[in-house]
Amino acid sequence: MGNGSEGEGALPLFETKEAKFKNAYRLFAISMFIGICMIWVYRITHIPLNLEEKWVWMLLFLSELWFGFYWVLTQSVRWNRVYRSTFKDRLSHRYEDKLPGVDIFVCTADPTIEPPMMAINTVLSVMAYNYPTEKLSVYLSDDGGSDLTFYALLEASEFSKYWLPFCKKFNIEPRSPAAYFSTESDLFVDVEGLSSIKQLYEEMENRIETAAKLGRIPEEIRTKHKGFSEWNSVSSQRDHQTILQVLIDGRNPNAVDIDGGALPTLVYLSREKRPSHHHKFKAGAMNALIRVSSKISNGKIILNVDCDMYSNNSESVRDACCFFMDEQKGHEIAFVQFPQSFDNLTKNDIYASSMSIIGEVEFSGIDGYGGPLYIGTGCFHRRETLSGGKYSENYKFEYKENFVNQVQESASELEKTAKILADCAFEEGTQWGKEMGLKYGCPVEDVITGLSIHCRGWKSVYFNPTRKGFLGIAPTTLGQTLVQHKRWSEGDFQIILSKYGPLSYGVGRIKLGLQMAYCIYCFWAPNCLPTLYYSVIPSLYLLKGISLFPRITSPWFLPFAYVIITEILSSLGEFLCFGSTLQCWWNEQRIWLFKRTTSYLFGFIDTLLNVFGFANSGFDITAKLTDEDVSKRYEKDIMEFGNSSPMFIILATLAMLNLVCLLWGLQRMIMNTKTSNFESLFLQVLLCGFLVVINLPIYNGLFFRKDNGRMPTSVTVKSIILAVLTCFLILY
Ligand SMILES: *[C@@H]1O[C@H](CO)[C@@H](O)[C@H](O)[C@H]1NC(C)=O
Ligand SMILES: CC(=O)N[C@H]1CO[C@H](CO)[C@@H](O)[C@@H]1O
Repeated sequence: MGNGSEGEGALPLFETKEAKFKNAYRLFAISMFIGICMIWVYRITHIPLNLEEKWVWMLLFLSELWFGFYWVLTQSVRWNRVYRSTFKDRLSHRYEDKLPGVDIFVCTADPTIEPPMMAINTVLSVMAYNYPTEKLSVYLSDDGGSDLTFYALLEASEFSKYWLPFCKKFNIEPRSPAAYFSTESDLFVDVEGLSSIKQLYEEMENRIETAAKLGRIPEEIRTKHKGFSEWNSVSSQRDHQTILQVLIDGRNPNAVDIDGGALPTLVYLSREKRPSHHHKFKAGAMNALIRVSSKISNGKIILNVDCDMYSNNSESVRDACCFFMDEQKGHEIAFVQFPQSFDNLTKNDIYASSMSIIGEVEFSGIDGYGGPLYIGTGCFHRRETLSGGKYSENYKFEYKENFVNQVQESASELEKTAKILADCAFEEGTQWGKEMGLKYGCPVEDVITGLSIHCRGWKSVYFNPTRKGFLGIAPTTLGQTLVQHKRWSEGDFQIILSKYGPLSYGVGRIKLGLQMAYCIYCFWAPNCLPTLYYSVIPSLYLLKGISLFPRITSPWFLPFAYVIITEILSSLGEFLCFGSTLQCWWNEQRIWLFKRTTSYLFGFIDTLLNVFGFANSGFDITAKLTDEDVSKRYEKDIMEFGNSSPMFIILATLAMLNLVCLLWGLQRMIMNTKTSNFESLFLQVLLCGFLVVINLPIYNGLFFRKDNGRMPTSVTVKSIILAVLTCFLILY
């Protein structure tokens, strides 16, 4: 192995470090497991005689079995954490003139949900990577088939002639113009030419926003580029031919910026859509991109980003190359996943959008078992793996020139030949969507594609530098957060039931640790049942005055206390270790609960409905841009309810139920004056009390708030009726 001229002794291009305190953690985990087993033993040895209570007890036992099992799964991502770092100086020293071509896919689906300004900022940020320009090609896939997006990209291609040299000259970061201009102004007072480039940007923004408001592209602009004529035959977003336009042809010596420097290739693609053909969502778009780009630039490495996720670090491509080009281990690596980070998080992260524990702890743990999941954005792939290649020991990175089209086929000829590859009919009778490209038929096409790559013998790498590589937009309302998690949990659960299940297909193909890690996410959805049970039944039995847990003076109380306290401390510890605050942790606990009782429930139900061939409950992706009022509340960390949703009814009912149970239950306990009562109901009071405290923002939204983000009155009424009715039913 290794590149001959460098010799065997060449230093590696990346380094892998194990997490500290690994053994201490393992000891702790074992003690926790003993505690969990003791709880199970208690349940089996203390089954009540009364038939009704026996049922309640056994279901409680099942819930605890599940929680314990799930906890064991989560140990897989904590057992063996590793952290990666790269040596970019070694890379450029050895390979500067042999760096592979990189094709960057930016996907957008709808110009109203994802405004074109956002998309082109992402495009500009990736065009400006610190990487040999002639080896970069950027593709914007527009599933909205919108001439506005095309127009915005055309504007961006002009603006890039000023922006790229500006970025490189002053070495500015981040390279998304919007993000750069919005950073502290005193950062760049010294940068000369700043005001003129800012003005250019604002003028461009103005023109694009004007066209957006107008709802059509003005005639004088339409005549400027032949591409607009394509829209003459577009009848709707769901019914049009393939539109492929090479806006900047990187091979053309005339494609230069204002300083005469080369420009990356820039391509607009809107694949064919016909009502008669299913479009297969983002996977379909990605597969069309893989094929079309293979004709145009055929970069060895493919970077895939969502249009709201701009590059925050112009070195990321080089980081990724350090992994792929490492002489010792590079040949095993199929993809390099960067974390999903966000730039509009608030101080207390009220919707737990940062998902910091997944990003900082869990994925580095999965990395230890050979593979973080492919999460659909911020991910560098090897082209041949993505298009179906199998891993082999002898695989070597080829440093050959990557442009297939050295023969000077003109851009318009190229458009004509490559365009066919994005037509609906092209995939018929091929392996695309099955053995080749991203897989179809699953809402989380990315995760299942990553899994099948792992099953083919490849590894992946998680690269999480302190300065994040990509920054996206986090959901800014509770509704958006819950719907997003519903979709994820549903998709991940479908993987378990599909033929690629990590527990079936994965067996023998990937490591046990990796199987377990996949299961953590695949089993998100079924968590809803035990969580719902645990947040309803013990409280109702508190109201009835019947104990379901050991009394505080019993030795069986100890395992419960140990498990509860250490679980709280360890999760809090993880949070504080990664620079978060107590408040963020508390908010995360709340969202943890909300997700389990709503998102996962609907995800679970919809998956089952799907299996039995029924239509699903139909929650849709909503716009990430929200009105000013909503933004203001978001920035102040005030929870947003606003409209009525079945999810909110569940949340409000659970909150009301626990409040009634706690108050009424305590009152009945005091009336009863049996001192032993409190001792035996202590854990139920604690649980119910916890549920009440964590739901405080819900009561606030139900009863106290006056703004438009409060709970709608209909939800308030329904939840009170449901909660009180349940309590009466259980008592009488
Ligand atoms: C994004 O990049 C800037 C520098 O360009 C850096 O200061 C900032 O910390 C980065 N953001 C994140 C979240 O890493
Ligand atoms: C697109 C979007 O919602 N951006 C918001 C992100 O958050 C900051 C403040 O935290 C807002 O100013 C942005 O409008």
